Amino acid sequence: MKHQSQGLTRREFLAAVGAGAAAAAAGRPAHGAAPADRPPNVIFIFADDLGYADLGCFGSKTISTPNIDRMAAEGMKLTDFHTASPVCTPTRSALMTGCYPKRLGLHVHVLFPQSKTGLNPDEITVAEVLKAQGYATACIGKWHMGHHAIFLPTRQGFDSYYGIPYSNDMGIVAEGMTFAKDARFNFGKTLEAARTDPYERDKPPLMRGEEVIEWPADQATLTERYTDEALKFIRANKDRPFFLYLPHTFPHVPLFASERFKGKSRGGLLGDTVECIDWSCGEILKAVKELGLDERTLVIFTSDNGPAGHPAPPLRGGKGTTWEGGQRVPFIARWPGRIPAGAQCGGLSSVMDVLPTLARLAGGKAPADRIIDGKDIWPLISGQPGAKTPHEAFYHYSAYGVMSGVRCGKWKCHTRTPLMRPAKGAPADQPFAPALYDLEADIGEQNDLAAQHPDVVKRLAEMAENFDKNLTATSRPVGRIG
Ligand SMILES: [Ca+2]
Repeated sequence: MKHQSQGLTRREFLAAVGAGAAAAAAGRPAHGAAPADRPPNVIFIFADDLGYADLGCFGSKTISTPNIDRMAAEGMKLTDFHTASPVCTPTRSALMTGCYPKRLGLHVHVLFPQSKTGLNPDEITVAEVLKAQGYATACIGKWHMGHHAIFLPTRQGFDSYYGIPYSNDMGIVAEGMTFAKDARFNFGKTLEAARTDPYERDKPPLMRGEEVIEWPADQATLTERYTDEALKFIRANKDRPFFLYLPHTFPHVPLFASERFKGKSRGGLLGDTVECIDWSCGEILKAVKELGLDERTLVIFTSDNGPAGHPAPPLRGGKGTTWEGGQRVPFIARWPGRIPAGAQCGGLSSVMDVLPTLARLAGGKAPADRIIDGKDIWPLISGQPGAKTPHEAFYHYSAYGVMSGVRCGKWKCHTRTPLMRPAKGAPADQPFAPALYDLEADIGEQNDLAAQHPDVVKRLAEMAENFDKNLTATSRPVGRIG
């Protein structure tokens, strides 16, 4: 069913911006600080469950990431960058659309192989915005915004797709999936077995386009295979603007590393997978340089939420929580000549800002027929003097989509439990005494100042409830099959 929007329909939007695409591809100057000759290539590398302290350049002592560290030394680090949720699906949908997940109906935890919902095809993704500007687009890696055909990357603005459709700890439910004629069935399973096999954990399918080509995916070699695909895409599109979205499968558990990386890191198997991702970044940066695209290519590295099962010092908490460790993630952007080297910026920003920022750099526009929560943060990323966050506030929703707190300036107020679920036995809506932290003085959220600043708590709690009420009233329908 088509979603009724107040302004342009999605089709009209694509037609309107499509008119500018040929011009952009032909070298029309872009707006603002975008490059004069043609819009930049964009490579967006998205780790899964990589925490704030899992990179050398963000303080890891055990995981060696020389390539990502060099990327930071040659570019900008954002130190106050947040995901839109402490779990996968909501954050990814926020990245794709520039919106809070609740606005999209994808705020309640993650999708599973049995799910019949996904990112509504009527949403306008960042890939569609860039495609309309003449970009070649590819998604290589973990999607997790719906595995039924109508939700796949190929229906959301990507020219091609290669990867696993959901998390690597999930199995297969063949319903809604198409198998390639020459699909590989590992572990001796037949196509019939794959179709009828009940849900099994840790056995995701590998897809190309809209077909399963391998089941279960050989996870140990996934990162390297993604990298091969990425390099092919970059080389094939070196003469036109391209957008490569590379959402890695790791370090989400279960962890697998190839023989080449297994046992090599001082950070254990987790470190092995992150060091493989670092190698992958190195290969990509090398290819970009060899093709003479360094000064035409914006490369971004970040993560979809905090670490699962290990700490993110100096932050408190991790994946699944609205403590800082759950949603504050490393963010690095490199674009020689456009982004200063070795820079760092503490402006508040989030994954929802990616779409408006890339739209501007591509000479396009964020969709204007619907509410977009993100803002253009190019002034922060490009290190413009005196650049400040465009956000008055950032709102925290729990892993199950419940309004849980607000960040405003230095203050962070937890209005509900920061944990994934309330304590065992407690009702879901248990009363929670708000907690208040001064993140400038206390990034580790150790000293609750609620009792000293009841006025601040009251103001922020009201802001949070009002925002949620408004967001709920203006949310759009989730995508559903059938
Ligand atoms: Ca994740």
